[in-house]
Amino acid sequence: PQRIHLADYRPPSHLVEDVHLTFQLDPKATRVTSRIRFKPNPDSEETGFRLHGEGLTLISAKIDGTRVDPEMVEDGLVVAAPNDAFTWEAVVEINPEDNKALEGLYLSNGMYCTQCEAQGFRRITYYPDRPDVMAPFTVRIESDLPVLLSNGNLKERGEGFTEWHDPWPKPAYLFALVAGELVDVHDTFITKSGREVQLAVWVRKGDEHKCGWALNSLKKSMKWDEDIYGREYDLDIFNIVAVDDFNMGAMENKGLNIFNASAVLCSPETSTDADFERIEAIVAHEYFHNWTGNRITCRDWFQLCLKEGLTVFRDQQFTADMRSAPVKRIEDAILLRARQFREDAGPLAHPVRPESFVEINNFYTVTVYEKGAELIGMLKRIVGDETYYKALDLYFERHDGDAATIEDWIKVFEDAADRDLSQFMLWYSQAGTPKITVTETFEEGTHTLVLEQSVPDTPGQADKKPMHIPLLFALFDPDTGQQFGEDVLLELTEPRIEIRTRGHDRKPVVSLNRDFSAPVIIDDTSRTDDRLFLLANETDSFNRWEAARSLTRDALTALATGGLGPGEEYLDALNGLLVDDSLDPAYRALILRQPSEEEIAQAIFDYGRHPEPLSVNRAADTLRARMAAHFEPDLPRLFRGMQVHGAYSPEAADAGRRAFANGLLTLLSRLDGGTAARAQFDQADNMTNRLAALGSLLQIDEGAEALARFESDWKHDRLVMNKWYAIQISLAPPEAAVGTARALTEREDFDWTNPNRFRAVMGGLVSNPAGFHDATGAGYEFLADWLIRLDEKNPQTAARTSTAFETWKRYDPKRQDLIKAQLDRILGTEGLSRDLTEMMTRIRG
Ligand code: B3K
Ligand code: ZN
Repeated sequence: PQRIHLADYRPPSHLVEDVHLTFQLDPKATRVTSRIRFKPNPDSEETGFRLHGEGLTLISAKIDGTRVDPEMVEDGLVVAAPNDAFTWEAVVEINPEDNKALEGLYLSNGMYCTQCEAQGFRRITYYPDRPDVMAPFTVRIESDLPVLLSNGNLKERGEGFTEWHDPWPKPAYLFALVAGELVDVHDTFITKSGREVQLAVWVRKGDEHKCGWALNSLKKSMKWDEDIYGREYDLDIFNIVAVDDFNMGAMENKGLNIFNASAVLCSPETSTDADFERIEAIVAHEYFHNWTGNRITCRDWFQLCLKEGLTVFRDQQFTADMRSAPVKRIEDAILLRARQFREDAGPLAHPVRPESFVEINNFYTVTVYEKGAELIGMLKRIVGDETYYKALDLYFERHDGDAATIEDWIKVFEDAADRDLSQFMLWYSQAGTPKITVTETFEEGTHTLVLEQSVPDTPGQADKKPMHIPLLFALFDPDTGQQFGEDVLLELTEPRIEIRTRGHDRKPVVSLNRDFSAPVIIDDTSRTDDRLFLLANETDSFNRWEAARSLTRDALTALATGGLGPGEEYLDALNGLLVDDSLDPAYRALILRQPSEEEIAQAIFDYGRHPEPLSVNRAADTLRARMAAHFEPDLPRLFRGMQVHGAYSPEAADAGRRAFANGLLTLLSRLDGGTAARAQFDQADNMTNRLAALGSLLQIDEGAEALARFESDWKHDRLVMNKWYAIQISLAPPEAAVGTARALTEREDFDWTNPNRFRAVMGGLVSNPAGFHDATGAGYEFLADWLIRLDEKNPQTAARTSTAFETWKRYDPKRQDLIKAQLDRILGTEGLSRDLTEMMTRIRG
């Protein structure tokens, strides 16, 4: 397959003035008639006229009313065209029912829907399917189905058809169409300039009661974007549709967002607090794309982080404002380290702006999204809040209606801040997580802190340059526990810097990378007592959590490699935090939450050893038991004190109490044999507490009865059953995990072409590392079998799931051989998709 390079970018040969599409919907033979006005692009040297197309049956084609006979090429067609403006007309036929790749136009449970990003529009009709070609669209949909939706404003509705017009020029990837037997839950929003917008969430009948939260989240997002970024919505209608079969979370199509049902539908009985928070964030994310993505889009797919990094950053800010900023920062850091640092450390490492790809869908990654968002946060910190918003205003003013680049983006910061950010640009081009080595000396009252930065080699990139790293820093007085002065923002630009302070009686305690100001690894040799000191005295809530986290990580790593477990002093300090009622329960829940087994495995590997997944699993168990024993005097009282009374509310305060209570319940269950968990499972009026109780029971191998009850209560609800599938695999005893997963795939209701269901099983297994890495290789074989099977139908989801193998070089030679055999077996499969071929090739290395 062909590799595409950023360096090869050329402006399009033709621009589009407007697009008219007519859809005659039919499950097996939908007709798409297009009438497109093209004009030559004055900025292009390209001659010749080509259109993208994939899997289309061309019925007829005309240029300026005259029949033409295009030449079919690999990714579309080529045809002779006039030298000035002309009209292209085509009729094509497509088969939505057979489309299980869920790209282009497809049927999901009897409902038509589309997914065009990145390159799905070419499966709908012939078109220049690239984001730098933008045009207004007029769409007519003909069908007997009651609800027929597309982008923009509704122009006309008649017997068996609707007509839509989207006045805002957009790239084809933002096109959308939905048709089906849907009902809506609606509301209105008045924009800051007084325009009324009709908001609606469209769902299948029976799901109406699960729409309120998303609708409310949408209104909060619209208001927030006006208040914080001054961005107003720009159409009369904003529609959200819930779809059962969807490859990812949601899609920001102009005025017609399409959502995975799991990312929009929720109710207290069926959804957890985490679901509520996630839905609020995804609704916000897709809405925020209206300005960062749609009004200003990307010139080419290499610039994906231009819209994704910025929009993730904006949704993170939104969640921080709606909920707790310190808690959100910690949650984001946990995610980044668990998934992005892991990506950066393995064979799939790539820069935030990649330089080449085979299949663009393989680059919708945590690096582009989450690390991309961190880069925005660093820029904001470097230039300051005021200049940040000045730069953003400039961005919207200068680039509205453009297909822009990262260079354009950095330029608005350079102009607003009046400084050179060329070194900062390295964050977009150099892959790998920078590492900062810390050394301290203390002599005659002078403290010297030496920071040395390095960026590791990654596939295809070696010998990297030093980066521009903003590190928030403070020193503490070891005697009083007080911070010396204000925080200082250190901007590292050289490979090494020294910070010297004088006049200390004793060595001060260092607090570095406060608020996780840079996404780097601090290789910190600081002693346990410094961390215990920070645990007690730190004023930066992130670093206080960090002190606890690193102590826990060390305890687990030690336990898993035959060392001593957690010390009394550490357990006492932790206990002190847990009972400290001045601390937000959500924060205490995070202090209590253990690092994942994955994180411990990586830590062991970083110390130069192969992790043994079973030992890590046992270490986690042992630590829980030690904690339970140590906290025993306080546990029951704390647990009771955290109970929430009254009607369920998904807002942060109650959710935080439940998160903490449920963390405590896991420990309590080790002391009472599951009595409290059983009672909670029986009495819970919400999914958060019910699922947490089930989890606690499964962890002590007492979950069978609750699992059966859960199934009989919820077998009618696909989304709830996905939780049931996942939890019993992820919390199965390691030796039973693969067997459990296999048995579940044999069930009647295991519809593996539904990505949510597929992910429930495969994701469940992968999140049980000791089960997945079973020494026999059964987990590897099981996953490989399913990847091969799914790839035939849905390459995108198969390729995404294959990242489970990205850490294979971490494990012992025997496991490496077992995995390699599976990678080779997959690669040897005939007809393997471009998506999975690229992933397997990269992972294999
Ligand atoms: N932009 C979409 C992701 C599209 C993924 C295509 N493989 C959702 C989002 O980031 O908001
Ligand atoms: Zn996005």
